[in-house]
Amino acid sequence: MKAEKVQDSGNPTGHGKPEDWPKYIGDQGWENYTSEEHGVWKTLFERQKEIVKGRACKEYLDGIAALEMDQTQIPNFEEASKILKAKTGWEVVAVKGLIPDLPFFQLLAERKFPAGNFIRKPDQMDYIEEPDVFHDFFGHVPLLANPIFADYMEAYGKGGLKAHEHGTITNLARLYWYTVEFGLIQQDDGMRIYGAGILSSPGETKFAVESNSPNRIGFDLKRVMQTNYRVDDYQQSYFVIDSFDQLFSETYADFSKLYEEIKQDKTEYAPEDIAGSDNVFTKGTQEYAKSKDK
Ligand code: HBI
Ligand code: FE
Repeated sequence: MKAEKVQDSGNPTGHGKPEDWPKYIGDQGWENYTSEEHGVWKTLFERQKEIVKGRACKEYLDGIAALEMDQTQIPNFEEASKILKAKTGWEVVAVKGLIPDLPFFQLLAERKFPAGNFIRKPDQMDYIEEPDVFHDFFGHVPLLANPIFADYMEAYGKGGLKAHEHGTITNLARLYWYTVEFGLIQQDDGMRIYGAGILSSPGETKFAVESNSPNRIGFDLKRVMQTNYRVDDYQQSYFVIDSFDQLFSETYADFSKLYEEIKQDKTEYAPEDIAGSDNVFTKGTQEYAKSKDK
């Protein structure tokens, strides 16, 4: 893929009212999946379940086990929600694809995770632009079984509704991107992955923890909110937390003060930048990105 211009969240920004979210969710239609569609899930699951071993954080692997996922069929959201609700109060609701930011935030604030109910085609096994059921369910749902991450996701949703009032949704989308989608965590046994965008991608799962191409930088809330990201290829920087407690405590604080600070301080970082104040785990060579820009 050619490296596209760096852009912010390309998702449609909702102008609806938060209570609009019911119109975006519907029935998963589990009984309508074809055997070919279940077959795509089975292939993706069997491949990725091996690759995440030793690379995903333990909380994610515990979530995979807790959900008792049937490896051969696309999960049934209603069944999974029964397990999730009992553990952390979360449920999985079906959407047809990306929804506007406002209803998305409202759903998270109510502990409802919107998961795509469609699955990629056999010729899209490695990458798909829109979040399909494999990205959403295999990537995002297991960590919702972890109490601290479950609290973080609710706090993120509430923060999003506040960001809408401050006009700082772009900054909040970056926080989502560099944590929920592409976050790393330094654990006792090494650098591990918790970001769903990485965990649902065979190539990026290896790249994110093993390649010397990307930067790996200690998580800092303001720094992340000022950092652009790319949506078309592997990330050029990953941000590293030291625990989910850290992520939750940094994020649960009232954002209003930070939003005002960001409006004053217009600093913006490119995906490949390293700032003087960064706590650098890896200064990447960026050879992967350079090889793609040729
Ligand atoms: N909609 N279905 C869906 N899934 C997402 O992950 C999603 C979305 N809409 C907006 C969005 N993500 C991002 O802009 C968040 O950063 C808000
Ligand atoms: Fe996602």
